[in-house]
Amino acid sequence: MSQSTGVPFVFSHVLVTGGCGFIGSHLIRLLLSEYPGVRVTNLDALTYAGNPDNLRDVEGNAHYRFVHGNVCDANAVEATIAGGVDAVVNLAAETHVDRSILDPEAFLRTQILGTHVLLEAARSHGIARFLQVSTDEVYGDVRDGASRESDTLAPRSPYAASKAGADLQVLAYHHTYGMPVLITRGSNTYGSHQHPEKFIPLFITNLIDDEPVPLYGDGNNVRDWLHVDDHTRGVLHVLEHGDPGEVYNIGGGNPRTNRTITEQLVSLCGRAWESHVRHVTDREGHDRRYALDCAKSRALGWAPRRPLDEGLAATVQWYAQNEAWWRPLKAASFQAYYARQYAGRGLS
Ligand code: NAD
Ligand code: TDX
Repeated sequence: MSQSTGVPFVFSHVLVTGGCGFIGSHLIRLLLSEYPGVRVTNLDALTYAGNPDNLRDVEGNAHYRFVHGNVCDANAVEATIAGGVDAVVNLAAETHVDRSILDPEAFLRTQILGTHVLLEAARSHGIARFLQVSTDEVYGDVRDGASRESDTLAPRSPYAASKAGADLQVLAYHHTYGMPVLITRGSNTYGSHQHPEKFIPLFITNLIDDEPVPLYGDGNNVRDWLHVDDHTRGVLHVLEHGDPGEVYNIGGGNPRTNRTITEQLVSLCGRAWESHVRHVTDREGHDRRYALDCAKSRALGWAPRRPLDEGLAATVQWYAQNEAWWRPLKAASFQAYYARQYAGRGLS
């Protein structure tokens, strides 16, 4: 591990990619509220997962600029980065594991080609920090113990493999060109503004609608849940204090089986397990457990703050109070995906 200088990195203009998504929109709001004077440019392709409504409240902020563009488009990236950007935080990605199993190509394009295009632009402009937002899924299925940053990557889904490929490119640019890169590997994140295709918001919105929820397999897969506020604070903490070339795990410290989370959601939504939970055919290649050893990010001064029970209750309340946000996302095109994804699994 390289030695920290102890001097925080100070940035004045951050390019956030994928800022119209779940974590990216929270990150931009945090940057604009807690770093006065810092300019934020958001480059987002507005895929089905990108939602301009996530950032309506900051649209008029003089320090914020939105650019509609794709990270795979070298001209768009070059034009965006050329405006005095000194830090890049790359969140742009295809992010749903189930969709990567149905149709992996877009995952490879955005994660592999997109990260390459961004790295090249950052290199040619001498960007002072390039932070790649990665995931615990790159370590693969962890039956015992917890993954450390130095562990060999063993991704098992097309999504996880595409994220691991991006991580390796980022590290190669540090070793080969001396680029000042950082990687954060976050665990399963939850909170407001998460697309209803993902486990927690899918289950909450189905339960609000009095619909059954599809629990994969025996429901004993374990995920470590991290509130989105803790994830975004972790990313910015690493941006400011991390050592270039280093990887930092950011985990919530809340390992739970899917069954346990489902029990809590059913109860918070005032429904009953027997009437609303369906055990459906398992996800192909479903990783049993993820677990992160976060000693390194703790030593850097970051720790998660939000207790899971309180965060889950607040998340259920947010979806209950913001139907206008999620109902359009569960409309026609989502229903086509939902039918394809869950057909023949025993949901009805
Ligand atoms: P999301 O799916 O909600 O948002 C992704 C955003 O990226 C969208 O706004 C989309 O329009 C944009 N995008 C996709 N392809 C693009 C492209 N080619 N060019 C430009 N923009 C593009 O994702 P999220 O859950 O907010 O995840 C953000 C990042 O955090 C991802 O890199 C993901 O791998 C990582 N991550 C997520 C979690 C989690 O639990 N959600 C956990 C760990 C790490
Ligand atoms: O309908 C479902 N039923 C179910 O039992 C869905 C959608 C999920 N699940 C299970 C599968 C997982 O064990 O719930 C767990 C969580 O599923 P997802 O929300 O799809 O998350 P996961 O596959 O763990 O990946 C997430 O965390 C890491 C994000 O989607 C990734 O982008 C992130 O990198």
